[in-house]
Amino acid sequence: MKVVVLSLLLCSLGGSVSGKVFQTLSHLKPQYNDTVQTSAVQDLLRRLIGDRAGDFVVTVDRSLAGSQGLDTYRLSSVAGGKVAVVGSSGVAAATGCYNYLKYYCGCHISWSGVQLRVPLPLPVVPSPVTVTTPNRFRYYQNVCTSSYSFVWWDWSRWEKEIDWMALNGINMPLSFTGQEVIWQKVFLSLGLTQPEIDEFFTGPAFLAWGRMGNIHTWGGPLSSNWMFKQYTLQLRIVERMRSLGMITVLPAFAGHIPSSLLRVFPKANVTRLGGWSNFNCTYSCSFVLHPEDPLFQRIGGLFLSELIKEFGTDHVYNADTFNEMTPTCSDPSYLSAVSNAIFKSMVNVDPGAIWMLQGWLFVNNPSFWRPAQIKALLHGTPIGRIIVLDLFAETIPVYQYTESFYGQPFIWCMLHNFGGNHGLFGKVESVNTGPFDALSFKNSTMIGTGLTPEGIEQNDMIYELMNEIGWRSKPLNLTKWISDYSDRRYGQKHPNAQAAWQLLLGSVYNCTVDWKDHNHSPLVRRPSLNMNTDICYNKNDLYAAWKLMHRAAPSLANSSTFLYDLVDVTREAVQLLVSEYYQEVRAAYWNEDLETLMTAGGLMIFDLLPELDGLLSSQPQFLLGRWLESAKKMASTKNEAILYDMNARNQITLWGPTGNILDYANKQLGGLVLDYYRERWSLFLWYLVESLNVGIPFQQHMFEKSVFSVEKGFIYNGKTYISTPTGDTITIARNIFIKYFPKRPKNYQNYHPR
Ligand SMILES: *[C@@H]1O[C@H](CO)[C@@H](O)[C@H](O)[C@H]1NC(C)=O
Ligand SMILES: *[C@@H]1O[C@H](CO)[C@@H](O)[C@H](O)[C@H]1NC(C)=O
Ligand SMILES: *[C@@H]1O[C@H](CO)[C@@H](O)[C@H](O)[C@H]1NC(C)=O
Ligand SMILES: *[C@@H]1O[C@H](CO)[C@@H](O)[C@H](O)[C@H]1NC(C)=O
Ligand SMILES: *[C@@H]1O[C@H](CO)[C@@H](O)[C@H](O)[C@H]1NC(C)=O
Ligand SMILES: *[C@@H]1O[C@H](CO)[C@@H](O)[C@H](O)[C@H]1NC(C)=O
Ligand SMILES: CC(=O)N[C@H]1CO[C@H](CO)[C@@H](O)[C@@H]1O
Repeated sequence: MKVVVLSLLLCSLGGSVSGKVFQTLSHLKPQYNDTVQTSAVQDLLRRLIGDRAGDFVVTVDRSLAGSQGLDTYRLSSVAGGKVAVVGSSGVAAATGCYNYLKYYCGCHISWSGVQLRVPLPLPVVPSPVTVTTPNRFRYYQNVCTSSYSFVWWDWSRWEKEIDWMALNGINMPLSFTGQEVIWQKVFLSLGLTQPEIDEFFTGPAFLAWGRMGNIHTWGGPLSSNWMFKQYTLQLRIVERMRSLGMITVLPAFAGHIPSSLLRVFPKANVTRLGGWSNFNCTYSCSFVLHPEDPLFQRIGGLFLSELIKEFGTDHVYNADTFNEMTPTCSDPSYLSAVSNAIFKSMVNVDPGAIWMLQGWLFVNNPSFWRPAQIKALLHGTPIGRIIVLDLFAETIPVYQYTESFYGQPFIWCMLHNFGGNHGLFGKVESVNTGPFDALSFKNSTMIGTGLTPEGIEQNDMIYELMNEIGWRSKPLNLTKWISDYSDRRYGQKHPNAQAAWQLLLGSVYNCTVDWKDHNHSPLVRRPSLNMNTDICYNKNDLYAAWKLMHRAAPSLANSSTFLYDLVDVTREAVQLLVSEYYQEVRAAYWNEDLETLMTAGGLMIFDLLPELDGLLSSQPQFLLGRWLESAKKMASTKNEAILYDMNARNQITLWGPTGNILDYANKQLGGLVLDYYRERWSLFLWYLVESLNVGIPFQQHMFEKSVFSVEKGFIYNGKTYISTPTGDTITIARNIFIKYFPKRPKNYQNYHPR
């Protein structure tokens, strides 16, 4: 049998074939045998393509991974018109299946939809193909994803996500679900009362920050119903992940404790942190137990033993003691001791423990974390026993100024998304070349690639690209790749769609400016007279892509992923239009031109924003009601339902009781645009008009006082929002296009003030 080894292409790189191999990590491997993994992949294929799964002969054979343990898959055509997929793990086999489905069958799988018309018979693989990853690990998740995206998920949504992970080659996912059950057990065993524990936990939508010690109490308490549901979910999650050959990453004790623990242990050596992100001490100012206090080992040990007893382990534990928190002392010997104590609390329970550390602290607070401090923290733990996530490597690659994390292994991660915002965005060039630069960096200790978005279910393309890069040995030809992407996503070669994607690739997805990742569009921000309208691309490219999508609409109307993209691109165009109208309103205000102010402002609030709301409401992924409905479904009592509704609404708007991190997790959803963003804009315009009428300058602080009641009013409005789409996307999108392209209507016949 002739085998074409694609990974031989690596020779063109001239360097070593893979990242450094750490013997200390050799025990991180699938814990289930090949038979179990094989049937897990077969089950996955059946969920995906039903009976056609029978046309695939799937086998897991770990010996395929070779001496360096690099995941590998092999595709070939076999008797009976079938295709054989052999993988070194369940994940490798699933990746092989998806690769075949993509590049031989023209299929596509994404958060926003699938295109799975599998040709009959299956296309032939002319000669066997073998693909090996250049790195041992493909990591997935940010500690915030559990709150911004997964918080209300049931098992069927989790199952889909784990399938997506396997198909995309992810073999090291964070597995944080259900940990509060364990914390509760530990705190009770240490002598805390149930009311003290209830007072400590945040609500479901804020657990990520409770776990990191940023906040406590807000949005809580957690009911026993919540605890039980999350616990049973986690049992299924880790079981499924492991059956596919994934290595789960579990939480460990990082030092954050409830204040009530000081009642039981008044002599505990703790530091009280300051308020986090505009929270005062009612909900913030956590206590951190000094890692050198013996109590640290006791709590860390109790937690990890309980956790392993319930959920098993794959030996990797995440702990971030100083995430967005400054240590009390910058002395390197102190930092080394802290690091060593944290590590010790893990090895005491699991001798094979590997500590996973998010490298965010180095990016977030570079003035504290200088080379000596970083090195001290990293060297407090033996080399090869920490895995550092270079969390935001597409923008600020930390490995470059830390001599590759001073010899500790690291994973190159694309963060991409903050707060689960909508907004077309990406850094394709950095994603396409960054991991290879990191691999060939002097004395590179890179061992993997990863995805660390705070929120998911947006910008499918950039995630598919990053996932593919994890299995490539050199950068892709992006021009070619994006055309193929368009073909697969819509299930046909469509010149206008391809051209639209080329434009998107070169504009919204080719941002190079740092720190522009967050959606700052005036549309989703509390209005003022000095809002930033900067964007990182040429808006005419986006408008041109909009036009091409509009032209493609009649012939792609039967593709659900196209409808999603039509909404998304139109949404982005409307977001730009809002900036244009805002600038007009502002200029008119300065010129005391009441008529222009009212015309531009009126169009925005009486036509453009309602149109956007209608457009979003026509697709399931853009419904506020769906988010709220999924929250309600987790509740078992009326009071719980009310609390979850508040959690769900507060997170995406005020984020805290008083707008502490206002609009950080903004979303563009049908229902939210009309009842939150539009109401706010409406009040702002009213203030401006009043100011011109009365001749008293606009005062931002007066506006903010009254807009806060609008914002709070939305959270407690008690309205039920539709959770199934309504209206015809194509028609609504066409109306918006005709009225607003290229920039604004020639006349105002569609303008009906209410
Ligand atoms: C694989 O593991 C399963 C479940 O743990 C067990 O039932 C089966 O006998 C094992 N198969 C082989 C070939 O070891
Ligand atoms: C608390 O821990 C710090 C840092 O390890 C140490 O300097 C201090 O002496 C400790 N205090 C007590 C009371 O043990
Ligand atoms: C990339 O692909 C495009 C489209 O197939 C092709 O025209 C172009 O020459 C390729 N570029 C390189 C550098 O190979
Ligand atoms: C992205 O922009 C850079 C210049 O800023 C350019 O060199 C590169 O070709 C662009 N990439 C794509 C995919 O358009
Ligand atoms: C959509 O319509 C095109 C022809 O316009 C056809 O080729 C394609 O199979 C259809 N797709 C689906 C999913 O029905
Ligand atoms: C903190 O803020 C809350 C509002 O979120 C307020 O009710 C409380 O009085 C404040 N507490 C302190 C200690 O300032
Ligand atoms: C610590 C270490 O491995 N250092 C090596 C880094 O790479 C240079 C060559 O580029 C070697 O000479 C060093 O030994």
